[in-house]
Amino acid sequence: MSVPVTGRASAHAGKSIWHAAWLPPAAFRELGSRPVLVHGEGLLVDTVLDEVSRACARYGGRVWHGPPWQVDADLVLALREAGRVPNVAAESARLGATPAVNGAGDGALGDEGYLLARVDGVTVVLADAPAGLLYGMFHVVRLGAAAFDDELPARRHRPALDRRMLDHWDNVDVHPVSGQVERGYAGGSLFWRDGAARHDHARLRDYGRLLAACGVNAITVNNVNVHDTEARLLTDRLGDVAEIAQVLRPYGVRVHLSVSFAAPVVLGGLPTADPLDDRVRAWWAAATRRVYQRIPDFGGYLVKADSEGRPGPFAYGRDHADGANLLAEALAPHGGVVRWRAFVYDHRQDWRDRSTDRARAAHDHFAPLDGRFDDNVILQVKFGPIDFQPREPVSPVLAAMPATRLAVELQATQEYTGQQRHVCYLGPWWSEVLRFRPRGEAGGTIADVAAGRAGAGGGLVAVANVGDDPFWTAHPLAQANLYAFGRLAWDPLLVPGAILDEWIDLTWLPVATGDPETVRRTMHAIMDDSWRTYERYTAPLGVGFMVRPGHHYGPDVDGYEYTPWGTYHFADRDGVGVDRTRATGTGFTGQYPPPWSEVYESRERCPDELLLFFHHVPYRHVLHSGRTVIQHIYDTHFAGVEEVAAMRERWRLVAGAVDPAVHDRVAERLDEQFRSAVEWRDQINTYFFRKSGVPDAHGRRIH
Ligand code: GCW
Repeated sequence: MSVPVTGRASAHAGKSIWHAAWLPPAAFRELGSRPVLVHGEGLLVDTVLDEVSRACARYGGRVWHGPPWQVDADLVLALREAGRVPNVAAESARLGATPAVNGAGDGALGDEGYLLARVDGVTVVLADAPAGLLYGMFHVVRLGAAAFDDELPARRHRPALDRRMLDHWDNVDVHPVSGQVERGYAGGSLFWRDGAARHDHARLRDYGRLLAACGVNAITVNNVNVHDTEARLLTDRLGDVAEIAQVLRPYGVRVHLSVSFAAPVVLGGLPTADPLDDRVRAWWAAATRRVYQRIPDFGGYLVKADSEGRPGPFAYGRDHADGANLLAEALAPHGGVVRWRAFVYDHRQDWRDRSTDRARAAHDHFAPLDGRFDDNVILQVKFGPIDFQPREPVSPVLAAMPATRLAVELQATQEYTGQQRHVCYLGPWWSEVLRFRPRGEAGGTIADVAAGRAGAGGGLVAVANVGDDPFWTAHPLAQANLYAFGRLAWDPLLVPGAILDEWIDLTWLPVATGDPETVRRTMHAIMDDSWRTYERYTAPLGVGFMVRPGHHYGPDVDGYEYTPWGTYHFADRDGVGVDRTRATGTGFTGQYPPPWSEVYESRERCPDELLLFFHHVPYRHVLHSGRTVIQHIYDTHFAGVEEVAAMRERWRLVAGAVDPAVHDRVAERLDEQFRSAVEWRDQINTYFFRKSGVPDAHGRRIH
């Protein structure tokens, strides 16, 4: 028999019912069955206390937050500034653990860091600030029994990136084209419904817990495409934003707002939004002041300007630095940042014009502006030069702007990676991006760029993948992407398989019945390589797109080939791929520093998986793998489908061990993934067979 995953239902009719994701009560069993001492004060300490108290009420433990202190605590969670713990054992554990931290560099734990140790039979979490205590408590939850077994040498834990953020592309109104959530695949929005705030505090609070437990500390509550109603979140609808901020604050999550560059015109009635106009500057200053009166810890603004039809500084003959600095000036007195997106390109390109290359656009626009942005501007750059594809090179902008604070933007919502109908664990892909060294082995990584000098970088951002679906992400296995995002933002060096293990331990094993190890093995077998599987049955060798225009689901090889969007593959009877070389193509390879400018320029040295991104090659071109391009296309597409068939079989094996509702949902999605993968395989293989006339070396069926 399987046990249902414990979720919570709101008492109010019409509000959501949801599953517990990675925090089912049973994940707190170890912590909740012990005597626990919490020492310190503050809003987030209250959150810790609340979490521990609820766990203890359920599992028989007990919590002390005041006298009597002389208890045999098994776990001590203490703020260092709260001073001595008036308990002999706890105090000796605290003192025993502290020197290890003091010896480590400056010894400081920072705003979010903590020290964790188990000394003389007492597990100790020390922090310098309440958020650190909260993160430390979730670390104890992650460790489970291991937090209380053997001695744990004292270790300091601090996030590598200070800014770990999710951007929600949620609309307040249901947009006629993009719906309630643009590129949302998990139902409605957690914040908004049909033009109004949802006020679903219980669920929002649970969302805050999930975020804190994986390390996310900031969100944007509305879509970067800011439509009329959403623009007013900045002014007369600000109360709704303040309410969200209030619910999420106890979990250390700071709220940001996407704003329209045209706000002074559309909301303020001014004749212009020119960034150099004094009336415009005064308008932003006043609007921003009002925001901080309502939300003192407000994070800042996110702006998509002069991109895909959004208003921006170009209309006034100004550039992106003028635009960003306008908002930065308004935010600076309050400690806020403006996050300015670098996703700027010509979406009205003539497909006949071979000189325009969308991949070049962000670098062309922004690299010359390096050094011109104010200190509180963060330039938010999509990780690749095109658009969240399952395979792209890393954006050259990330290597070109040393004097600018840069944030790296990922997409957890699976717009181009199966739309949460396909299993596609993105941890390995993100990890590869974060570990990439744009200046070669001697230089730093993309994670270093996001961290910035002295922690001043823009951090890591992902477009959120959650909604009001009972499983949060519609595909229950897509939760792992959200979890992995948070963990990688905390520590980009974490290994994706190990992150998956944590997620499995927290989410599945506490409620699995029968043989938990089979559940673990099955999850790994299905998810570990699922991103590469997805890559195998979709667009080949980094060429990208080939998705259905508009909704972007399923194959349509030529769907974007003769459109203005700049995403072409240029397949003809002789070959396929985009020539982006300096020698004969668009020159995009020249935007990279060495060694990549040379590696990508060369057909011979270019990595196989990016070959068609950088080169137009004949079908019989031989890859490093030893196979021809055309045979690679056939082989990977047949293999990808077989892998999905195997995933489906594996999932059947855990039928009795996991919640039946979750099992059904995943099974139904795997059926669709299989159907879709077959469609991809057949369309891609048939297309290239017809173009090239080259038969499959193994004589398999191509239509
Ligand atoms: O990938 C594209 C999406 C758009 C999105 C845009 C962006 C919010 O198809 O829906 O708009 O990127 O990142 O701004």
